[in-house]
Amino acid sequence: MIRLLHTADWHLGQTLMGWSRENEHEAALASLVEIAVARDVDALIVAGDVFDTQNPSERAEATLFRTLVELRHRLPAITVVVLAGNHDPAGRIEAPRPLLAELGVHVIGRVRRRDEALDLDRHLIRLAPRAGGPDVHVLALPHLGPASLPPFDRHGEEPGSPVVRAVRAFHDAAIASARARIGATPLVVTGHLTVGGGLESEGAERRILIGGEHAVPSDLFPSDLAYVALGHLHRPQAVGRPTVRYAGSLFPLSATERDYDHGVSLVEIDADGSRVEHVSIPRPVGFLRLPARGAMVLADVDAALTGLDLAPDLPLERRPFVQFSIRLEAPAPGLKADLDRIAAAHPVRNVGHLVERPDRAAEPPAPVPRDLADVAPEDLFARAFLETHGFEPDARHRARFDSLLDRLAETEA
Ligand SMILES: [Mn+2]
Repeated sequence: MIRLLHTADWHLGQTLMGWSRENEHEAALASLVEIAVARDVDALIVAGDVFDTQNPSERAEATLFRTLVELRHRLPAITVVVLAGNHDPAGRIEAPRPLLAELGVHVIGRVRRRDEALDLDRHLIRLAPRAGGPDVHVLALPHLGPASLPPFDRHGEEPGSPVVRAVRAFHDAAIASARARIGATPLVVTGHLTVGGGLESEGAERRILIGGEHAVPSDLFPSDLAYVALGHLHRPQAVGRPTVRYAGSLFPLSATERDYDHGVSLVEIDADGSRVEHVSIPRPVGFLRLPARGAMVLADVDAALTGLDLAPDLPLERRPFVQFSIRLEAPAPGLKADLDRIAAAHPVRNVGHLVERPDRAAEPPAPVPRDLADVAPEDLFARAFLETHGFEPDARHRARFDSLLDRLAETEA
């Protein structure tokens, strides 16, 4: 039997509206190490986005290395697999490979090939069970950039997305070559990509416009895999079946993640199959919405913050994050500055605000355009302006935007 811990999307070095997350990272990773020790795991998989940026700070790198050494001291037999995600500096995280190999840590930054095929000496990692049973192997596939995929024709005649077809062909070949080496013994695949619903639906294959990313269907992963350890989506969730999982991030990296039950996935694999358990990680600091439901007027914010009853001398790194939800009756161009000023007088960290306008609440939301080609820049501007400020742009704002568009057209000409 093998017990492995699956985590992902640490985003070391991340800041939120300028606030450091370093203390939270250190606390959450200390919790992760305690879970690994308490459950006596054989392996840890970090499924990408270890770092938040291509140029991580010294402290972010130090946190990674300290965590890996701590794990090795506490669990001398542990094997660790670290993948590069789309946020990671793929080349740089591979640089200390020989050093990390001495600690039983395998770092996979880029797709490596040998004689045209995937280099399994790099990408296929063996986990030996302590007490009987078959070996378990981990096929580690980092985030796939365009250069990692087989060539594809973006404007081809075949139905469906050419990118999804290329991603599928890559996985089919990688899994087939792993199977050729290890036969029918348990195989875990880890990767960093967007996997959609269980069926090859229109929705699952829909091209996501922003950033050119693509959702691939979960049937990309054959059902004989012991487990699929995914990274990229920050909400812990199974996709298609219980053993295809996103472990999720360690704590909320943005206000949209505030209600997720963050943690790690604990997986037991033996001859009878795999069992998965979500283990929660305690929140290092609070992440509040004020008010918890609905919205409040600006005049009530100061009293609501006082009502939180926080210790006034709370050190900065332990102050809770607060996202405000403000009801606006009229345009309030100074809203952000007002909230910054009010929040600064309390032991909290302001991470922005939502606006609610009662007269708009009844209106159905405008349909989201399917394609950028279907929407005029002026309309996109008006939509973004309304979302940001809570009121429609007036003639002055529109004129300013038009002049910017004109200048852009001149630069392009
Ligand atoms: Mn990612």
